[in-house]
Amino acid sequence: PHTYDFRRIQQKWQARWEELGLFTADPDDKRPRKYILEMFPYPSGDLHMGHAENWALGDFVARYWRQQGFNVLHPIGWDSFGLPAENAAIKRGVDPKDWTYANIAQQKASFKRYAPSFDWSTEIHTSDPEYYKWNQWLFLKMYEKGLAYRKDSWVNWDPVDQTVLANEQVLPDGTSDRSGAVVVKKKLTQWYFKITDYADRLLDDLNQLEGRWPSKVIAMQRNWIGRSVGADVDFVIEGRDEPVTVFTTRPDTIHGVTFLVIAPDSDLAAELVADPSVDDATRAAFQDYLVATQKASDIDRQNADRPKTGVPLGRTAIHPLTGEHLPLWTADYVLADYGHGAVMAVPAHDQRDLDFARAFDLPVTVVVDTNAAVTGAIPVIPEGATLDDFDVPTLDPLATGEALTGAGRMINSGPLDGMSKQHAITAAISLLEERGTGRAAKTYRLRDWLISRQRFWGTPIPIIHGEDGTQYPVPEDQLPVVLPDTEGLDLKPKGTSPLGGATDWVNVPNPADGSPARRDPDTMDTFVDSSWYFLRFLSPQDDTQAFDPALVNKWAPVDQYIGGVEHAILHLLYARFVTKVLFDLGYLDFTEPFSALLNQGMVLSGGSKMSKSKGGVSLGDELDAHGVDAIRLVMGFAGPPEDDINWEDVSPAASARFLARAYRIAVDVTSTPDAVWSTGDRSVRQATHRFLADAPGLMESFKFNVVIARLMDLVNVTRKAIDSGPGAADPAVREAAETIALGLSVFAPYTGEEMWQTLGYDSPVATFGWRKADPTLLVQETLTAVVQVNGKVRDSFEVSKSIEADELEQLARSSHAVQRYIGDREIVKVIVRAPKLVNIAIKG
Ligand code: ANZ
Repeated sequence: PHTYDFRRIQQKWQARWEELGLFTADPDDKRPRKYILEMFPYPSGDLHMGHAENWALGDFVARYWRQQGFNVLHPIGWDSFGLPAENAAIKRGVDPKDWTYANIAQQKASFKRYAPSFDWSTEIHTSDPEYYKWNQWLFLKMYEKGLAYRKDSWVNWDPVDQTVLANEQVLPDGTSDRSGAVVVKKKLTQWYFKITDYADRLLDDLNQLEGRWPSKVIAMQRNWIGRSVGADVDFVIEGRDEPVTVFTTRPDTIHGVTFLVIAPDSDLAAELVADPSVDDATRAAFQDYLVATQKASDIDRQNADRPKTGVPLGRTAIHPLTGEHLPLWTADYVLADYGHGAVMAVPAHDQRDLDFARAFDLPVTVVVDTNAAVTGAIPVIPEGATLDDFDVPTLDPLATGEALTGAGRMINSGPLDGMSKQHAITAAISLLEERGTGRAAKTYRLRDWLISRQRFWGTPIPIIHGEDGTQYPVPEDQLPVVLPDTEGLDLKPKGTSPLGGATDWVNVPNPADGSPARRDPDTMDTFVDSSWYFLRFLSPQDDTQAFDPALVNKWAPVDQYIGGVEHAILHLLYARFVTKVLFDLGYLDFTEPFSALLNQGMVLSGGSKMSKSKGGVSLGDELDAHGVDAIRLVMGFAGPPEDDINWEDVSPAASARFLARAYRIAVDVTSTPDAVWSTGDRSVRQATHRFLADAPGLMESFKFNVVIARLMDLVNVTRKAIDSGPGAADPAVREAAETIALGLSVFAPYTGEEMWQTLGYDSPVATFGWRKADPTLLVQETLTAVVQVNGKVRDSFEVSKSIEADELEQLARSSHAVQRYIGDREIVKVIVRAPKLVNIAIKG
């Protein structure tokens, strides 16, 4: 079998690997550990090109560390709950379970062929009761800690999928990331995880990840958590016992407040306008405005360019420092669920407030002189001149329509006058604190995590509701609460959970007194499943605990996580949150789940993302046509891993030809494994050892494309050595061929193994280990090259004996001595005789 037949090689090695079970991580193995993980797959169909890229890159990393002598854990499982299964089930009238597990079987077979070096003994499915039991355990832990709670609230509602969406699932254009429908607001009782309790830690701990996670992802997380620092200020309302509290980032502008604005859809607005002192016309206008507001998306409401609308509430507030009377308005640019759903409007210094004041003729008071330099250097006006002689902008936002948002010096602000903005912020907070009408405060954009879904194919929430509304957590020893049979169950979305219709399942005796009670019919957001799955991989069969803390703390956190940037916020934030909760509960001794993160780009076809629905190239077809190794190699060779791959721009056929060429070298080698390398050709050996020296650093900085290019060079050098150099029997040729097999085994494991065996080894190359470069073979042999200009030597320097003409010319042209000599005279000709001489001819 001397021809490179990838089908034969694949079949042979797949069976061999199955027999050998090479990649099972051994917890007792004393070598240093690495936990390498790709974001686990969702089994919505067979593997596609995106999977192929993700698992190629992840497997390069896993195989690399194994080769470097590490005890590597590289697990695999399925994120197998979720809406696509349920929708497919509804459409085709099959059980979501059957659909899901059929897809898993298909993906599994495809993975076996694609050859990621998984530890298959870790395999988990989140839709197995053996797994989701522990989701329920996690829920109960959250519940005990007060981190799981139920409340009535306005939620994002997908009218097509008839389900609630997390904020994160609503796209910037206000549509659902699942169905594409325009998301509307609906009031429902829902379960939440109190992630906001962890906002500060989720934000501050991002600093630890700096340099190890893509900076873009860190920025997106920071932005999502959105911490704002400022003050809460209390305003007394005439005719109301309780003051209204507002959050402001600019307490320094307190003297510039001329009205208050309350979010129309807040409970506060409804209560204020319901007061008997408010006339019917005002109340009616408010009702109309509320209806209109509910039709607008949050995104629209925050759009600065949208003309301001609003209505008065007919109530009056008292300024906490000046005692002035301020009107209360409602307007949709104020959001109900940010800060306190109310703002102190400072139209002179906030653009939204100014637009509103101009639309409704409300007063504007300037309190920051933005013309005055904060440093105190007020310009000296020369004698005879007046201020009018200078181009000083007027401080009149009412006239210009531009709010004065810059720094400056406080004016019209009583005790704050003359202070800088920063100074005034601190001083204003002290003033408010002294009077008991305000305090320093922080606000976050982050909302609590809405985890309940009105769908079937997910983890049942382990709570029983008594008739009087009391909640009883299902005792831990009664877990799992297993999903009922779908037989006779209507899964069609209707706004309430299908589980409510499973009469036998949902009706249970009250754990307290046996009276009638009902199970909570909702299921958990599947992001709960994926928030801790990386812990389950350490003890996937343990039926006594969610994970074994001793093993987890040995292996985790994950050393290298690999996946798409589409999970930059949701999944990563939830996993970080759950890790911190489990740390606080004493189960984990680390607070961040993923020490390093690599986001791979997308595989595009015709410039757009390939997917099952949108079509594109089929992975199966590509594998059939070019072989697994060629496709894996292309995924690494296409460019830096973060970049997108345009499938039209790559050539799997060329990769396959390269692999055949590499294999051919192993076939041609005539020496045996006991050949003494030191007797081999020195320049071939140098090429081999330069590769051995450079590849590890390149691999660790994910420059897979560079390593592959270097392998191609090494193949060329070796081919030349066989055909027109020292010949196939030279030990250096064997050493090079073995090195090629070692290097290739990471990217193209079938070819690597086949070469290795052809070279005379019985044990697999996958677990053979890297060879250290011999430093004496790395010293570059150099000589002195000279540069002449018009025949006279003008410079000389040390260069490698193997320097190419182009590089030598570059060096000559960039020599300072040469440049100084030539000046701006024209170069007419350059003659390069690498490695010794460059002659530059110039005019004049
Ligand atoms: C007075 C003020 C004066 C404000 C000024 C800004 C500039 P960030 O930075 O995004 O946190 N605000 C507070 N709650 C709001 C809500 N529920 N909906 C809409 N806007 C709200 O924004 C904080 C600022 O946004 C707060 O500071 C408040 O306006 C407004 F010259 O208070 B500011």
